[in-house]
Amino acid sequence: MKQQLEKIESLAKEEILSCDDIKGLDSLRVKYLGKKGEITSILKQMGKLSAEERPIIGQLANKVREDIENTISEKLKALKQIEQDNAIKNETIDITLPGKTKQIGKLHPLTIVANEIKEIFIGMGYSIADGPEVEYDYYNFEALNLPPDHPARDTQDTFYITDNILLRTQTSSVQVHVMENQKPPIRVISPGRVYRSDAVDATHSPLFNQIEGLVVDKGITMADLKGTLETLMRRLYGDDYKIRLRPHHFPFTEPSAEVDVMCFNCQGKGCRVCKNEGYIEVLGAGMVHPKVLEGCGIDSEIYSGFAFGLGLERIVMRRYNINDMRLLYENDLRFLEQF
Ligand code: 2NM
Repeated sequence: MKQQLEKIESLAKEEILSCDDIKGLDSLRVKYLGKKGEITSILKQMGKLSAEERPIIGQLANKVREDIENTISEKLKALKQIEQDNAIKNETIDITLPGKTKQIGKLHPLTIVANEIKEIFIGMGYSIADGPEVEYDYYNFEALNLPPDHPARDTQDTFYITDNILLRTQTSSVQVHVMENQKPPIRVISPGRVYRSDAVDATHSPLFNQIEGLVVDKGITMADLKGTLETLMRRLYGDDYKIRLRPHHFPFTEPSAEVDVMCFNCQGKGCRVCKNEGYIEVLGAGMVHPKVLEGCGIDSEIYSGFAFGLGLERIVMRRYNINDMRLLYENDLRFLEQF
């Protein structure tokens, strides 16, 4: 039995030392020290021994068990250390590597300024109205007091789909829909794309963006129009900006005006940018023509209204000092990243 125990010990140590994973070590523990293990099976045979032999073999068995246990726990410690070393090696972060930067998109300058203008009007109690870009002739022209023989209907200016369907040339068409569907008081702006059959150059594009405004209520006057536009320009450009109204003609408004804002470059003194005027034209406006109101079913004896239309591109170009409109459509990142 003594020899058996010694053999077990030397075999066990050999197996443990050559074992190289924690799981394998665990099964060796079961194999040698477990309930059905080799040492236990020896101890079960102790009954056969004489009274003198029993304590000697017992002691030896305990010593062998302890030796095997120690060998296992030392090996376990070593294996765990190796595991940890590997983990550290594999998870090492090289903090000197350059970072991976995500490119974050930006809003287009046209969107930035359109959002600003929308916010300004929402602050004054306006709603935002949407409408179709492909429109009936009636909503784009006729309802706006542009009869079929009016020069602005010249096929040169407009993209026609059929004889009476076209790409809208102004978002006033949206406001005709609003006036047809909604009773005064009305306060809306209609931002959106409009189309004209123009050749592309630094200040023209066949597609551009407009924001038009419309207010209809009892007792609306030109003073309301002026105050509203002054508020818009001061919010947009700064509190010391003055505006100026000059008489003009639009078929859909009477009276009509062109609206100028003080030159941003010379503050009204006159310079090259404003061609010595001191002011720059930024939008058109006027009191909604009674014919337009009546055509939409609004009694022009009771209600009056003002309307205005501005070209978004022009405002954006002024704001950021952009001298060529094409830059706004070419999607050159070197340009767009500046905003
Ligand atoms: C402008 C200038 C003046 C305008 C008129 C209307 C409507 F629908 F009420 F008749 N909407 N927008 C208007 C008036 C547009 O753009 C330069």
